[in-house]
Amino acid sequence: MTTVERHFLDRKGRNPHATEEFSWLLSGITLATKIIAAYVQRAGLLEIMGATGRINVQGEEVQKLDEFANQTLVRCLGYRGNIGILVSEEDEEPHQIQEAETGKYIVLFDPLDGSSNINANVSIGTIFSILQRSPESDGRDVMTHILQPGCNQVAAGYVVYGSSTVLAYTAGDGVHMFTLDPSIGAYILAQENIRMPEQGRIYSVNEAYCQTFPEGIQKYLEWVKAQGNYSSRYIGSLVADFHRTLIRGGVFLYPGTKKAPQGKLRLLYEANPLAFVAEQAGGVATDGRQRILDKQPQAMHERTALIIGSKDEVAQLTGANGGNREGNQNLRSVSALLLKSGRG
Ligand code: AFP
Repeated sequence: MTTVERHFLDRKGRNPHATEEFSWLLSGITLATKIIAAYVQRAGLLEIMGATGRINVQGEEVQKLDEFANQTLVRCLGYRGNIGILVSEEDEEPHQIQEAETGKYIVLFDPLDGSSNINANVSIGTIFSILQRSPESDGRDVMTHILQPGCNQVAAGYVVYGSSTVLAYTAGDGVHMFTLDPSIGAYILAQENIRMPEQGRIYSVNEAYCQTFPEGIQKYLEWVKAQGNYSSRYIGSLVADFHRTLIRGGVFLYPGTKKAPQGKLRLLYEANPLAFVAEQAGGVATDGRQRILDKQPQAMHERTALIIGSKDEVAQLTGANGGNREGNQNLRSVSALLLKSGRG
């Protein structure tokens, strides 16, 4: 049986971050997510369903489980000696844990993605991203450490609390997946070096907003339906929609809308970590104009448009290959249209 930490340490020599120190950090994430998984499973019994009545920094209603998941991650990671800064989607300000000399890692997370689905027993998850303090910074301005492009991530991953609890992570050398065995309380290796299928006839989008999507996206959605061989799947929990896309292929998109012109999803806690996982599995992630991992964040809670998934499907949508497949002759590049409309 190979646990996450053991699997990671086995990569010593192949991955410069595969150290005991980093494995200790990872074990903080596995511990926290095991606690969260146990609570999610018993949410109905523990009377921790429902809203707290509080609105978070994102302007969204905070669920009791959101708060619990956030506190659990902060507590479990706060004691890991090598973490300097914790950044949560739920909190307005970063948690500064330690000075630069010791706390060289920064962990950013969405503690409970898809939490508005909790009461309906739909899969939800935790997403995490790990950075190192920026070497260019003088160490005083915390934001220069946090606002790094996604290509600087040391590791990233997510946990899906679904029919089973699954953890997928990358540290820059492939994507590896583990299943939580509740009888022994450990994540056990299920699959190494996962590859996302290059094609997958599944598109995943909240089509209710279609009228307010950029023109290129609307045309793609018309095109995809005209093909007759695509299916539509949308859970409304990014982490679960992404996990399906990783395993089965296809494309997930959340473009800018009238309500959220920059997109709804958060660059640092959602788009960056999933883009890192997608690329490491052979997939692609873009905002319609540029690669997600190249985006220079301007603010901690910045939002972005996101198009993520199988190489061929994303190329089909963005026109990256000149939209050269049959039936797509009229689909102009989404990027050109986004630029024209000033969205994205
Ligand atoms: P919640 O955590 O508030 O449920 O939001 C989830 C989410 O950020 C992401 O997981 C989904 O993909 C997306 O929102 C769904 O948004 P729509 O309800 O607008 O489709």
